[in-house]
Amino acid sequence: STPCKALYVCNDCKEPFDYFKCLSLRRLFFSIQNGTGKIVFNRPDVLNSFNAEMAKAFQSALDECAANKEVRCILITGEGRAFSAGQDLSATIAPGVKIKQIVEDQYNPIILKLRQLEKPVVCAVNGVAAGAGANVAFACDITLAASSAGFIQAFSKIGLIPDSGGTFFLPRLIGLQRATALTMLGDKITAQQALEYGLIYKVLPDESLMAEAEKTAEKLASMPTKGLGYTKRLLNASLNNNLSEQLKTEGDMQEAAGKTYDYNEGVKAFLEKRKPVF
Ligand code: T3D
Repeated sequence: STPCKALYVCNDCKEPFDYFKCLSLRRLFFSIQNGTGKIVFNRPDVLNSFNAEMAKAFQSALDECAANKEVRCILITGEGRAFSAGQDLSATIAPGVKIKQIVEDQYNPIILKLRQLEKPVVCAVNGVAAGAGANVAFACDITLAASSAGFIQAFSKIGLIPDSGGTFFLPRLIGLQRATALTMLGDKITAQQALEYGLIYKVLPDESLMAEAEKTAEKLASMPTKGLGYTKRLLNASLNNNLSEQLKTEGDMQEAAGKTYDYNEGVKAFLEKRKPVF
């Protein structure tokens, strides 16, 4: 395992990709252990709401996870009692702040990186997830939530529209009716309701969320990483493809999967009646 690193964008030294300077300004924790790149939002006093520094640090951590071969799965969670309350609203109404710029600089790259990262991303929603915080959780591959967690499309309450992929993922995950009701009414739903709607994969008791999430991430990290990456690429493509296009893409990706070390090892292990080592 690699020692824990802190990733941040420092207001003082303006060096966004330096992991080790100015540790007192940490916005986000990043560590790699047992094949899992763990990202923890760390602004608990403001419910891990995103300011520019935390958003940039999150982007840097996702880039590191994509590039680093040691990372075979990503786990995202929040420090303290919340997952994330979305945009830090104290940073947005100052004169001269351009909301479009915030969306384009902070959230659009985060959502694209989460979807384009060809490794599984597990999200452990440890508490409330609001606004962009909720939509980050829904853009992850396997989202687990503590039973006390809740989800709010908080945008309508302050006159905004759902960003961070909300208008893309919500109708696809839960249908137009529920997506419309949740985004317009801004009702808070429980983790159990989110599970019943199909927004998340599992609800876990608060005290076992992190252990289960880490176990799930470690299991994924020991599986055929290339094949899981191709699976994610196919699932992404299915959001826009028609059936013939999708079948064609499945053929192409199966050919690529069939050429991997993992496929060779998986079949050999099956025939030799032993556990494969991927
Ligand atoms: O630039 C743009 O605006 C475009 C981008 C938009 C993306 C978005 O995400 S827009 C949506 C922004 N988020 C929200 O509107 C949610 C705001 N927060 C809440 O509604 C509530 O805090 C929660 C429902 C999430 C939790 O409620 P509760 O009662 O458990 O906690 P609280 O007391 O409201 O919050 C605790 C502290 O966190 C409090 O600070 P204090 O009083 O202890 O000093 C509160 O002000 C702070 N906090 C919570 N959310 C935010 C926040 N501070 C800044 N920004 C926040 N989003």
